[in-house]
Amino acid sequence: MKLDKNFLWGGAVAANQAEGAYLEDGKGLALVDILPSGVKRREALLNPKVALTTNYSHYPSHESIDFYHHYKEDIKLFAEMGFKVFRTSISWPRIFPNGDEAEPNEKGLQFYDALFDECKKYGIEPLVTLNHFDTPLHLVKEYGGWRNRKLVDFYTKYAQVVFDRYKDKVKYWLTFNEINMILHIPFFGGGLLIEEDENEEQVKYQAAHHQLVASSLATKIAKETNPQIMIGCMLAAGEIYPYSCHPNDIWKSVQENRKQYFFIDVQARGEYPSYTSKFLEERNVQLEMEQGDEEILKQYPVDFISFSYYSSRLTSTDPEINQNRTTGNAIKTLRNPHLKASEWGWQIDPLGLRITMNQLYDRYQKPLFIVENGLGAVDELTEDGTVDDDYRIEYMREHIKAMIEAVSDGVDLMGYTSWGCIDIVSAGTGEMRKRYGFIYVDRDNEGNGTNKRYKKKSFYWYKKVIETNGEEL
Ligand code: P53
Repeated sequence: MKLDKNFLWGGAVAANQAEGAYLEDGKGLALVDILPSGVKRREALLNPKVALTTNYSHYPSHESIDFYHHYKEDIKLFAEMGFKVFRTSISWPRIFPNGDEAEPNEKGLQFYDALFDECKKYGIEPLVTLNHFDTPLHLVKEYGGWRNRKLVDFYTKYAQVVFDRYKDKVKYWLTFNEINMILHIPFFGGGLLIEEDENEEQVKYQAAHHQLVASSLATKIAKETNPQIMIGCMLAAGEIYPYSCHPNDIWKSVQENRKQYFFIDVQARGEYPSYTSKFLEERNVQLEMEQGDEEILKQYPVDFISFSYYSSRLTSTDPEINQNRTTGNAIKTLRNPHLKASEWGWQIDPLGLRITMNQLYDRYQKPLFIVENGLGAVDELTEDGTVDDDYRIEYMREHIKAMIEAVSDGVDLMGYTSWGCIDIVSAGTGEMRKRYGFIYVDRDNEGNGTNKRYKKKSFYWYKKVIETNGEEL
């Protein structure tokens, strides 16, 4: 099986996990800028009100790996590996520091001009996420985040500005990173602070509706700005298996899978799926829609389906089995006795990628794009300045094999960008020591280090993979 010669190989990062320079050139605070690292981060994500009132000793997003000042050097390294595509995000509060200004911040726009030009210099196509866990903090504090319909206007204004500015530089865009994350970490995904006496599901699904409408409106603006632009949705994917062949388990897995596909059903097909009214009723949710919402959703579905894949998931109706839950991932699941796990407890399942791809393609019949996949691990810099990361090569080799199998099954796949192609701050834990990169960055959990970059063994391996279009793994 051969991949298409235009297959988009590359890597991915997000602004808040890479750039640093958190107040430079007029940038405002993003919600992620008030989050600490380690155990405290988990607490803060679960109870964001604590984060709003606590002074932590270290905020990893403030400096990250200082990509803001190292992007030239880093993109050069990506080019050396042969990247055809580089996924990053635009930091919304670099463009609108508070989110509700009348005019954008020119300095912020200039940074991305320079960044995209640098990519073009090497023939690397940028793939850009509009909102990756970094809604402006001001919009959270003053408006309540995405629960407020006004966010749709602020977001579409931001989208209009960046589409106008980069319409000839960026062809591929994603509207929201992991749109289903709003169910699991509502603060991260939607800037939501949920009161104890509120129906949490009501707040989350109403906010999700606002994002779905905003996503379609952004698609409309993009198409009107430049019809060549291609818009994708983005799902934190991973098929949810039934634990046993008991029909109760199978039915539960159908229902659990619907929780993730719900978002993509709307974005890919342009309407709420047929199970919606029952689904929302069971959660006691009443969606407030405005006139015209349904038309917008219908008229502007996405062009392609992008997703992250780290692991499959598992569900059971058996109370005893349900006690055996994994830790370490925002999306909690059960221990699968057939799978090994990473040092952070993420279960490793390459065949799960093939299964997930087939399910997504069967369901939507639109091109897929794997925009995140990889292994977060502890790396040791050797004396001669490299990392022997055979474990990472092994993980990626098996996943790329599974991906190619899925293509041979008939799945239409546009590309593959591995997550954290250069070491960056972890989203879930804020740690630096959870590394994904082909490039090691000398920086630790407390923010100490030279920020110097080193090529790992996987750097040369991935270069070869791209060179041979996936034939030599
Ligand atoms: P980290 C949880 C479960 C699945 C995907 O995650 C997730 C998360 C959040 O932790 O997020 C995506 O850095 C996300 C990236 C993130 C990456 O997975 O916690 O889009 O921002 O870095 C890996 O190991």
